[in-house]
Amino acid sequence: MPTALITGITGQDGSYLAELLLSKGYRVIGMARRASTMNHERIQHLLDNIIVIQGDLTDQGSLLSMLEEYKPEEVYNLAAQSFVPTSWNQPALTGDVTALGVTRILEAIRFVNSKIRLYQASSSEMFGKVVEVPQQESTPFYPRSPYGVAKVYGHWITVNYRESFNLFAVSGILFNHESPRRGLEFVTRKISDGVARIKLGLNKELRLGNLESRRDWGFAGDYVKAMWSMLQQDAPDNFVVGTGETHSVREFCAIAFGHMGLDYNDYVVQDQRFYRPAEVDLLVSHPSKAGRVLGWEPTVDFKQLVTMMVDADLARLQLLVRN
Ligand code: NAP
Ligand code: G4F
Repeated sequence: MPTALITGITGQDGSYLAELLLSKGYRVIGMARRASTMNHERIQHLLDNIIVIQGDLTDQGSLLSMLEEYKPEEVYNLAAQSFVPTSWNQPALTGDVTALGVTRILEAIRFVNSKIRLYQASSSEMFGKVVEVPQQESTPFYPRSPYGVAKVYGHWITVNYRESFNLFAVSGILFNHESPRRGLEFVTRKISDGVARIKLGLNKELRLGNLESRRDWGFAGDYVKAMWSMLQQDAPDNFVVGTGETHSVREFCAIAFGHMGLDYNDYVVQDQRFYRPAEVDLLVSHPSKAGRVLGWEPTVDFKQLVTMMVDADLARLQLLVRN
C-alpha cells in the first residue's frame, strides 16, 4: 500500500485528493495546522480512513519529523495562504507560507528521502497580467498580487530543486477550480451561497466587486486527478491544467441566478470594497500538454459547475433553516 502525505488536507483540494487516493488504495496522511477549534468539515466523512497529524508549513521541524515517521512515497503540497485579497493585508505571512513553505518541504524531502515524489500546487495567478492568450507552460509570468508573487517563487524553487538535486518535483499550474466545498469568500461560492440565501428569503442582495474579470473555471474533483497523474509519470515536469474556456463573473451570476428563476440585475450590487489594488483581468488555459501526456480532460462543464454549486448551497441552507 503506497503512502501519500497531503499538506492542506482540510482545504477544498485536500478533501477531494484524499478521496481519490483512498479509492486507489493509498494510506493517506493529512497534515493540518493546529487551530483552537476543529475545522475538519471537509474531511469529516474520511476521518476513520485517514491519519491527520499536526504540522505547519512555517515549521521546518514538523515537516522533517512527519516524513521520517510516516515515510510517504508521494507528497502533495496543497497548503497555502490561498485567498488573493488577504495577500495584500498579510503579504509577509503569505510569502512565508505560500513561498518559503515550499522550500521547507523540498528541504525536508532532500534530507529525509530524496526519492519522495512532490506535487507543488502552482497557480494560474502566476500569469497575472497575461502576456499571452491562452496561457500554457511556456507563457512568462507576470503576477499581480503578493499571492501570485509567492506562487511564482514556489514554482521556480520546485523547478530549481528538480534541476539542482534531481528531485522528482512537479509543478501543476492549475487554473481556478471550484466545488460545493470551495471557501465561502471565493467569488463562485460567494455567488452560489448568495443566490441560495436570496431564494430562501434569507438575504436581499449580493455585494460583489469586479463583474468583468474572466476566469477559466473547472470542477475541483477533476483537477485532483491531474495532480495524481503528474506524480505517476516517468519524469517530473510542469503542467497547465484548465478547461480552455473563459467566463466572466457576470456570466457566472447570470447562470446562478437564472437557475433559481431570478435575474441577477435585481440583486447584485457592485461594491468598491471588493475591488483589488491590481486585478487579473483574463485567464484562459491552453491545456493540451495535460491532455496529451496525462490523458486528462475535464468532465464538468461551466454550466454544470455553476448549477451544482447553487443546488448544493440551496440544499445545505434548506436543512439549516428547517433545523
Ligand atoms: P484552500 O481551500 O484555501 O486550502 C488551503 C489549505 O492550506 C487549508 O487546509 C489550510 O488550512 C492550509 N494552510 C494554510 N496555511 C497553512 C500553514 N501555515 N501550514 C499548514 N497548512 C496551512 O485551498 P484550495 O483551493 O484547496 O487550494 C489548494 C492549493 O492549490 C493551494 O496551495 C492553492 O493556493 C492552490 N491553487 C488553488 C486553485 C483553486 O482554484 N482552488 C488554483 C490554483 C492553485 P486551514 O484549513 O487550517 O486554513
Ligand atoms: O474567486 P476569486 O477570489 O479567485 P482568484 O483571485 O482568481 O484566485 C483563486 O484562483 C487562483 C487560480 O487562478 C488560485 F491560485 C487562488 O488560490 C484562488 O483559488 O476571484 C475571482 C475573480 C477576481 O477577478 C475578483 O476580482 O472574481 C472577482 N470578484 C468580483 N467580486 C470577486 C468578488 N472575488 C471575490 N473573492 N469576492 C468578490 O466579491
